[in-house]
Amino acid sequence: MSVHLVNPSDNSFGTAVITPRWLFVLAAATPGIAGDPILVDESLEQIVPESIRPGDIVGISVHTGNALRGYEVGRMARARGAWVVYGGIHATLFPEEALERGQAHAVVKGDGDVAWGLCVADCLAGKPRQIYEGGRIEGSQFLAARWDLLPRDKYMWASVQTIRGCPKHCSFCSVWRTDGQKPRPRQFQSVIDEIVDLRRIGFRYIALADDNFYPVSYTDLRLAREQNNTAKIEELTAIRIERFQLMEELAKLPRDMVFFTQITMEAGEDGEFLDAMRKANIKGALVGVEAVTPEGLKAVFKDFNYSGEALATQLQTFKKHGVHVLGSFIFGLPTDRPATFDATVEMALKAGVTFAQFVMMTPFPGTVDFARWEKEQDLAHTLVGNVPITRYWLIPIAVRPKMFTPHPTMSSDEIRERTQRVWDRFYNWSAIWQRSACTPNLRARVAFMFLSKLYRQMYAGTGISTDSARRKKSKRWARWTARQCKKLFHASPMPELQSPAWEHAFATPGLVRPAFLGHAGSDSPPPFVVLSED
Ligand code: B12
Ligand code: SF4
Repeated sequence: MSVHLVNPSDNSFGTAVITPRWLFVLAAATPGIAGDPILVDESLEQIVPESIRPGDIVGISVHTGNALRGYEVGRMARARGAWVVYGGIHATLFPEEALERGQAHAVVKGDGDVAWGLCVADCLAGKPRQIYEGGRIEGSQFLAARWDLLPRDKYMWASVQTIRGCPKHCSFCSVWRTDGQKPRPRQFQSVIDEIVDLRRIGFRYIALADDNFYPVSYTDLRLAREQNNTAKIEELTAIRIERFQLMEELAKLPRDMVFFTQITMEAGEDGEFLDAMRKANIKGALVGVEAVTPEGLKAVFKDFNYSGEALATQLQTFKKHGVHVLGSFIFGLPTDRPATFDATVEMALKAGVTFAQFVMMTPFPGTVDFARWEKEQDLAHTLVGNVPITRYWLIPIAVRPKMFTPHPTMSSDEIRERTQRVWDRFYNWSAIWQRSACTPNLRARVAFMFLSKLYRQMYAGTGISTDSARRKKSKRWARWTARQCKKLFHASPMPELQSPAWEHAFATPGLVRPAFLGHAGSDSPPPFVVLSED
């Protein structure tokens, strides 16, 4: 019997930019009695059906974008006699769909760190439940990933999570609903141990796979003080102190390490935080700019962001403190007009963001936007084939529309074409060459240029384009560029690197690997633990 963990994807490039973290975390959550799981990341290579045998357990992670492929893999695995289990954000939101379309035996909702072990044990006993409520576990329970199972030469960046949850409530984002608004920081010692493990095997580029690395803003603290809410002030202060502790420890790691994270623009007000980031080698952050006008920001419930001149200044502040910005912009908001596209790319260039992504408005399940759209569609009943448009992820990719929510003044094609032109303008060779001046030497400059092109191909070329010839060409190009870029990320292993000897506090009971998981290689059966029934 083998456990397989599959990250479904329709696009396999042979090389991937960032490790899908869930694979390595669930590997750590797999009970020792089941042996080491076989990890399959389809963004590298497709799964080989013959590798699955009767009685195997196949865990599949689905987000909305890869759900259709995930269900295909699940049906194939079930037909071959395996136990099929789904998890991940989409399965959490639509467990019935995974049971029906994906022919799941079981679905794990929420965090898998603890629930996956129980589910595997039940499959081994031949009696899995249909639903496991993984819930939202505390930061102290987050498992460290099994990096010993990582194929060394396939990924450019490894991913380590330091916090889950985000206190904001942006209308297009499901994170605050699924991961919760209460930030759940992981103990910094555990984060550092994992990063040390990664540097030892030759990874020096690490993406901090966090929802929001800056969970406590000055405004949050001010509001708590104005309300005289002592408990809140203490809670927020503790989280803030923990962030600084983490960054202090990151700063002690080898200087060649490079970290990247996701953060709100509010961090631009907090020079102390940005300086700590620079010292910690957090060289860049994805900042959700979303819209450049106040109306656009209001439409997405993000009025804590800046617009106009103040926006440019705020983004430049990151750079002044040594933190590069990957600006993320959304097109297709009801407030957008043809002029918005040029205004946006001009703002991105003016604000000096080092990278940018321009995504088209997509109503992701679990979001305010999705709920609103689904309600509107109750009256319209738009079908594509026989699939309601509100279940667009079930529409075969070849005929799936690129945009779903009708815009008051522009057609979907117009938005898509204008978006494509914005990508082209931001990533033309001359603009990239100018931006590459931020690098220290020629080698780094060349690396920067390749990376910029790769980013553009992977995220825009294969995604927005409706023309299949262009998509194919784009994929070939991305595959080739990815191979070249990979070499630039290689670092010599540092097997001698040691983790700091942590104080006693880190050895608290909440932090140990849950006993029922056993240790890798141990064959003691897990005890029976009851989780709430759905
Ligand atoms: C880091 C990150 C990225 C990174 C890295 C992606 C990668 N290779 O891993 C980058 C920046 C590249 C990225 C890109 C995108 N992302 Co992203 N990303 C994230 C983020 C912040 C963290 C993901 C992560 O690694 N978490 C750490 C792991 C350990 O947690 P986890 O994946 O949730 O897994 C746990 C549980 O879900 C569960 N579980 C997961 N799988 C399984 C499977 C089984 C069998 C079981 C039992 C349990 C289980 O157990 C795990 C441990 O507790 C999430 C936000 C979030 N909170 O999920 C968004 C998120 C997943 N991304 C999102 C989106 C939309 C995208 C993009 C489409 C954005 C864009 N427009 O380009 C692209 C798509 C890329 C792609 N093709 O996959 C959405 C997905 C929404 C949805 N409904 O699908 C999220 C939720 C953010 C959001 N704003 O809503 N992303
Ligand atoms: S978009 Fe970013 S800031 Fe907004 S709720 Fe999601 S994670 Fe938080």
